[in-house]
Amino acid sequence: SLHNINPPRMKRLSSCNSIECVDPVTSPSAEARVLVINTGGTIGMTLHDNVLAPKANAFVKQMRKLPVVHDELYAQQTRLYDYYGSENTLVLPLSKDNKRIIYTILEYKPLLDSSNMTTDDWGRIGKDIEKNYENYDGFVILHGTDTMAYTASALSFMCEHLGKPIILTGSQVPIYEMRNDGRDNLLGALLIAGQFVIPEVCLYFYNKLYRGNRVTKVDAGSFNAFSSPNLAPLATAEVDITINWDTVWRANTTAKFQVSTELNRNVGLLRLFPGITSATVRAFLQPPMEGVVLETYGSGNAPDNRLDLLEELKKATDSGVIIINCTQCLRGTVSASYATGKVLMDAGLIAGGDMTPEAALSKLSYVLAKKDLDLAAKKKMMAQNLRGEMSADLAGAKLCLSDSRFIQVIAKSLSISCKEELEAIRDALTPPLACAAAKIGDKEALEAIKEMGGNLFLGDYDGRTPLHIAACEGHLELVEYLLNHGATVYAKDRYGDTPLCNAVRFRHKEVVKLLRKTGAHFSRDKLEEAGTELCSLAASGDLEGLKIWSLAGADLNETGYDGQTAIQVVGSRDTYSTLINY
Ligand code: ASN
Repeated sequence: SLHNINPPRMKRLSSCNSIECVDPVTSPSAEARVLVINTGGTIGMTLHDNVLAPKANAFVKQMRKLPVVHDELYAQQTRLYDYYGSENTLVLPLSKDNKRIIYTILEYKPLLDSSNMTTDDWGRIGKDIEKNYENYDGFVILHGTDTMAYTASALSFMCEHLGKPIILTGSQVPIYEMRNDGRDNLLGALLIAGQFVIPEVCLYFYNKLYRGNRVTKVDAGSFNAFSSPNLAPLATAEVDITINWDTVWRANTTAKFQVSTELNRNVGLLRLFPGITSATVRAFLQPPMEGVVLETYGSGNAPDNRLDLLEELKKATDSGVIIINCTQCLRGTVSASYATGKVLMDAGLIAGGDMTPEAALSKLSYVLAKKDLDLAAKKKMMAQNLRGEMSADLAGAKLCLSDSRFIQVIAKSLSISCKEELEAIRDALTPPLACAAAKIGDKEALEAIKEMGGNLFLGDYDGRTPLHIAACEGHLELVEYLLNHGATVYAKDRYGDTPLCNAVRFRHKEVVKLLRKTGAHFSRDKLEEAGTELCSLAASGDLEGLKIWSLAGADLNETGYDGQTAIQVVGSRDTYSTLINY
């Protein structure tokens, strides 16, 4: 029962009531409270018949014996045990930042090797956090390492509008052994949970704090058991604890925290391998299966010559099974770069980006359990980044760029309310965004930027305008659009180059013609200097180069540094006439 873990209303003695007081902290604000939920795992295991298994009712006693994780003197001076009504509450020594972290351990019965954990256990952890949410500053969950990445992923989705840290940790060697990693892992998790408002479900292991839905267990024999291949750690605990605040998820809601313990169990992971039979796939996709993570090759590929397989997948998606395409690779993302990947999209699969299979599976379980959503809404949710479990890929970024509410959405998440601030953000973001859109030939995005009042002729930090970029890329249609919507052919970047110079350099003949038609021309200096460049093109027999320069207005009779013209260098009559007739 949890009744004894919430403090009764009673005053505790300050440590300074004692004569030997050395602790400068008397203010309750310098105390943080953390709830430790001990679900089991190696950290609390002992040897029975030569194999490791969890040992009940022993963990707190062991902790009390370790001065690095418990300050018995402070506990006595402040009557900690009387106040909390049990001996399950301990206190860390004073932290470097003068904080006292008081933590209460709630031990589950039975303690589990994490291989025994099920969806129900995730629900139980979620409910306990919800019940105790307001009484603690943070939560630490002791858990076996084997399925910790699954639990961390599941909790990240189940915890909606989370505002406080929930940190899973455990160890590879029991805390009862002389050399163990449990003590450091627990200490690090407690210090972070008690001192930093990181509103995420995290996993702390071997001096690193990771986003919970980004990790996977990669090593059974090392203290460094986890990896977060597609996202840098949220924090590192070296000489100092350094939080990577740019990566930390931002609380962005006024909604209240709640835990959704409804999870759909009809989900599964299927790993593709060469020669997999369609009978295997068919059997796997049979009802009651509702959601599957298909672990594909490389950047999300599958054989495109196996119509039998593709047909099974298509049949399943047609009948309403949601199938997510995740890669078997540890690092990297599913992208639409191969024919062997496209066939899966055609079969109705949803790209899982760079999600881990653990995250994709638990997300499916969470999303499929949403009773008020129809299939289309569930599919949409699966493709969205809900808790930082996937990175936005280029396609995603393009989508956002073309959304005319883009800046408003950014402004909202930065809590910007007044018009002036909004406009300042828009003006700061417009040039790089418009250049990015020009690079990928995204006319819709440019239209959206224009629609919200952005100027398409402004340059970025290097004075490069969208027209420069489109000219480099040879996006003729975009060049035309830009010219029709305010872009100027006379814009010069910091190197003095105009869009015409860029189009010549990258040899986009049609773009050169259009720019010339619009009035673009080389500067007088450039024309004078051109003689040498033209001679050099002529010397290397680069007729294409000479043609495009001539198209841009350069005079092939201009002399180079040694008084010769390009025509003279070319020499032959035939070539001369080719150039002249161009
Ligand atoms: N079998 C253990 C567990 O997952 C492994 C560990 O915690 N290191 O519970």
